[in-house]
Amino acid sequence: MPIAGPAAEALQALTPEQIIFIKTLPKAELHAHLNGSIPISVLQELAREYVASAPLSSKSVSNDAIRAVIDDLLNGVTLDEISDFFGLFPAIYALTSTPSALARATRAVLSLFLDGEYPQCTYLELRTTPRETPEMTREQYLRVVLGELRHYGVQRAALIVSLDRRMGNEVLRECLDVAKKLKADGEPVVGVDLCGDPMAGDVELFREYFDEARDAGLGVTLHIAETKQNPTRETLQLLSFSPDRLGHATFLDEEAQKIVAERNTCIEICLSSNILCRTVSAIGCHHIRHHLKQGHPIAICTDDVLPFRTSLVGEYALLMAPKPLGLGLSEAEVKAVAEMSMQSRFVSMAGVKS
Ligand code: 6MZ
Repeated sequence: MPIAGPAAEALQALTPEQIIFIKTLPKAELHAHLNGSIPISVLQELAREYVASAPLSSKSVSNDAIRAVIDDLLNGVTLDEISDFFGLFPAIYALTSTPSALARATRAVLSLFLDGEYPQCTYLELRTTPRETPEMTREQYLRVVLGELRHYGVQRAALIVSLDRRMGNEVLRECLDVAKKLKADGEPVVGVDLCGDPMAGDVELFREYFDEARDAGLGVTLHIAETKQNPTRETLQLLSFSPDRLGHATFLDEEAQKIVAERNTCIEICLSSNILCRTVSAIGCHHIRHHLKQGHPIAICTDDVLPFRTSLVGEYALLMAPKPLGLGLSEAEVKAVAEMSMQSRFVSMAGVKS
């Protein structure tokens, strides 16, 4: 399906030469959620099979609810606020809850980013939340994803294990143990992430697990200050976990900004996601401008190409398109940004071995 929204408009404003420039630029996608990145055609196939399968009573999500979410995704979801976004996932999760469906979805996501004449990226760190379903344990879930990822080799694709803000101690312990075990077995597990509804949970609960992950040689990335409602106290707590990278970091106050600048922590920037979730009103006032001015490390990322109908090439087009559609950066500036993403890969960071 063609992309739509701000990234599509930016792409239309570029010359064919500029588009080729972006397509051939070596770049790393470091912030893509598996279940938010499934191509709509594949999700539609999975939905058709789901609707035609088992009687309704055994289904976690009704056929009508599945149809409604597929329609929304096809037409383009309109979000009044970021919390609306998380309502999409029960239906998507119902469609990826068996090993074979999850394998198909993962294969399609990897192919979307890494195959073709001009792959979207040179290297992908795909992230996903280990999920227990009637058909899979969390370890089996991750093994299914890794089974697909392995085909590309660690120089092209690696896995980040996401911890959802709604998880409790028991599930966190299980996720951490499995992530460490898989890494010790030589699987390309390179990091852990904190994600999920930005207003859920108490982040202090997560400290010991992120400490333990770091000790095990895993990179740490945290969704942080994604909404205006995230309190400063929480942002400072998360920064005290000493993360290697940060997701979004949209609402850092002066104190937090100072810490991030001093540590030179890479920020994963998801332009379309922020605009469509309405945490940033337009590209022209996105916090990326501050980081570009300071030469602060950033990585341009897609977040969830399924609901946001974007692509990594589209996100780079937002950098290059003339204002007000984009930021009007030169080729040299865009190249420098792409290089930063490559330098911020967990596989290449000191202390994190694949
Ligand atoms: C926070 C997000 C997110 O892990 O099941 N997720 N968490 N902020 C965002 N910004 C828009 N986008 C996605 O992929 C889906 C999960 O990723 C997280 C949510 O927890 C969502 O359930 P996986 O593969």
